[in-house]
Amino acid sequence: MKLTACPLDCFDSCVIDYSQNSIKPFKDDLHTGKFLCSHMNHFEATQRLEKPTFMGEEVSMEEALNILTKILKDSEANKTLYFKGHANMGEMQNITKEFFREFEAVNAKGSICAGSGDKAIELGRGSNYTLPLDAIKSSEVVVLWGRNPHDTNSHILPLLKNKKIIVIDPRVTTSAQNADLHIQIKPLGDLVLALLLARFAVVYDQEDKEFLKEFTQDSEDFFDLTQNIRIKQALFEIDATLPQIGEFLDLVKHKKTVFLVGTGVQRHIDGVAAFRAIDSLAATLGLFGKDGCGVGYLSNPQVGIKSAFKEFKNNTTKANVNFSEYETVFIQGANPLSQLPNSLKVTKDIQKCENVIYFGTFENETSKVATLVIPAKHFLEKNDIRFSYGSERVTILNKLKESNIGISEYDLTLHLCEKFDYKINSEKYYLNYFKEHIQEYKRVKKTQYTKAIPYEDGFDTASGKFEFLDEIDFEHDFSWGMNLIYAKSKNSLNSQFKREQFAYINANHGWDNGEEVILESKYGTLKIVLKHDNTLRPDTLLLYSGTPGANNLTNSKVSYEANSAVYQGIKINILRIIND
Ligand SMILES: Nc1nc2c(c(=O)[nH]1)N[C@H]1C(S)=C(S)[C@@H](COP(=O)(O)OP(=O)(O)OC[C@H]3O[C@@H](n4cnc5c(=O)[nH]c(N)nc54)[C@H](O)[C@@H]3O)O[C@H]1N2
Ligand SMILES: Nc1nc2c(c(=O)[nH]1)N[C@H]1C(S)=C(S)[C@@H](COP(=O)(O)OP(=O)(O)OC[C@H]3O[C@@H](n4cnc5c(=O)[nH]c(N)nc54)[C@H](O)[C@@H]3O)O[C@H]1N2
Ligand code: SF4
Ligand SMILES: [Mo]
Repeated sequence: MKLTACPLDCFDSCVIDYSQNSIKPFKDDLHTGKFLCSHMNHFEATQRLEKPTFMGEEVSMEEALNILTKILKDSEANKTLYFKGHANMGEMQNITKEFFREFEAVNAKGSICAGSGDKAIELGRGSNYTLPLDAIKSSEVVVLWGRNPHDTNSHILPLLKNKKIIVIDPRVTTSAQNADLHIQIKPLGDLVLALLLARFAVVYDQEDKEFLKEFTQDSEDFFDLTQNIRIKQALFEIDATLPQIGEFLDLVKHKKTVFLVGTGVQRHIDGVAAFRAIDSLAATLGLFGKDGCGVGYLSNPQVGIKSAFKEFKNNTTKANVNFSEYETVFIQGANPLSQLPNSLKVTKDIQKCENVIYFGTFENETSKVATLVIPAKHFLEKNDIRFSYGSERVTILNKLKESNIGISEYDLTLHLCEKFDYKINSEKYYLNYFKEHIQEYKRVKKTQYTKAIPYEDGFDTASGKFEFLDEIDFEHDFSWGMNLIYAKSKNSLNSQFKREQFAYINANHGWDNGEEVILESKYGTLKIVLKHDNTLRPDTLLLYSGTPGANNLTNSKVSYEANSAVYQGIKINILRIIND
């Protein structure tokens, strides 16, 4: 049997059967066996980068590697930037770090994705353990908080059947349509909502006193914080109601409850505090360390495993990296010209770099401005191992196909290390390094550090206790105006595959469906066609991640405490285009 797994940036990490030389779901896989998604079903038919190019002219791979070597030999280390994305989640993607760290390049470090939530978890719980799929399965209530599994994580949907569902999302998502409770919250309202829910949990005597005493510290400070909120005004600002608060608490009362939290709640400057408030609510209700309970997010699947790759000495923040400070930029598995915030500035800055090297599988905004483009082999053509951020599963990616196109990350690194006389281990060494931490349990591979019930024995913070949010410095603008929100599209994976082309708005506003307009924020403009979508709040404008120009409207601010990218908390004007 020819088996491998999907490497794409997605919660599910589906197992793939390639026995008939075409991509099919591996039917025996208990979690993902029934189906794959549209990206994977059309993966091999998707036009890929085939030929290396230098200054727009086709070159052979050998020539491309020689040019790359020469560029790097002529580049100063502190003027060379290494920028790696996570489009392929395989561990072997990190092998290029072995060369660039030795070269002493500057590493673009940090998150443009889930970093604020991750930091919040680290502060409160110490480590970001995976919520096991079995915990979701045995729960009675599931709270989808800024998370949209129908589009981003469809393989967990069967686990949500026959449960009470609560959705907290500014959109009427598919899950919200059939939910037992939907709080169609105003964007950025999550922090305040979580504090209000915690306050009323205490009023209704729903706090888990035993858990709070044994496993947490400073809960009193958190409850004091919840007291500072002026209830009526807060509910008005976030557009929630007291009956909704009551219903939420009734639904979760004495029930095994999991919160599945997504990136939607933390994509703003106070993302860390918002996530900590949600985690602190979960702790108030005693949802950690018990079967069928917990808070799931994009987890760190490698808790307990030391990376095979050493840390860079020189780092800069990825989310607001200034490309113009570098002579040479090496970009791998990412499309920063579309996906980094403030893309108008990013596009201008990168023009000042002498050498932009793009190493990827698809053509995109970044490959188009690159001086040297090197096609990468895709997952069917290389060996790898993948840890999932959405479940405890580890999948092995086997090389199943030869191809004349592209070069693997390992082979590119090997070439550079040989030219620079740097030491590098064999590909097998690195793969085995990770495989040594894997155990198979009931046909599922997991790391030996996976916990069936995370935080059962306490937390990994310095105190060993859950540490509550105890301070906020929150000044959000809940004033009138059109709030920009983002979501992931079913059709694309960020800027890969079928990218969305439109901006979405509630029909109430009177704009024509199909009307071309200019969207304007403080940071830039975007000419785009509007489409009606009445699942949106009237005060929100939605762009899907990967829509060309989507980041023209965002800024280079980074979140407090996490330095993670900020995409929301921005007001939009819609300008009519007047044709003479
Ligand atoms: N098909 C598909 N799947 C994907 C991806 C993709 O591009 N396409 N991307 C992958 C990646 S990189 C990631 S990080 C994950 C993300 O996975 P999710 O977090 O599930 O995805 P999003 O659509 O970004 O956000 C989820 C929801 O947050 C809501 N939201 C927006 N603002 C707010 C807010 O202020 N408060 C609340 N409560 N909700 C808000 C949005 O309406 C949306 O429904 O998905 C992965 N899976
Ligand atoms: N406005 C706005 N911006 C966002 C978001 C949002 O919701 N709104 N979401 C953010 C999030 S959560 C994320 S994760 C980022 C995603 O941002 P990126 O990861 O930068 O974007 P992708 O569109 O996934 O592009 C990745 C590129 O990697 C390349 N690639 C794929 N597989 C391989 C491989 O095996 N090897 C190599 N060498 N290259 C490969 C392909 O050429 C592909 O075009 O975007 C962020 N940006
Ligand atoms: S993108 Fe996600 S759902 Fe699609 S095949 Fe890959 S892991 Fe599965
Ligand atoms: Mo992401």
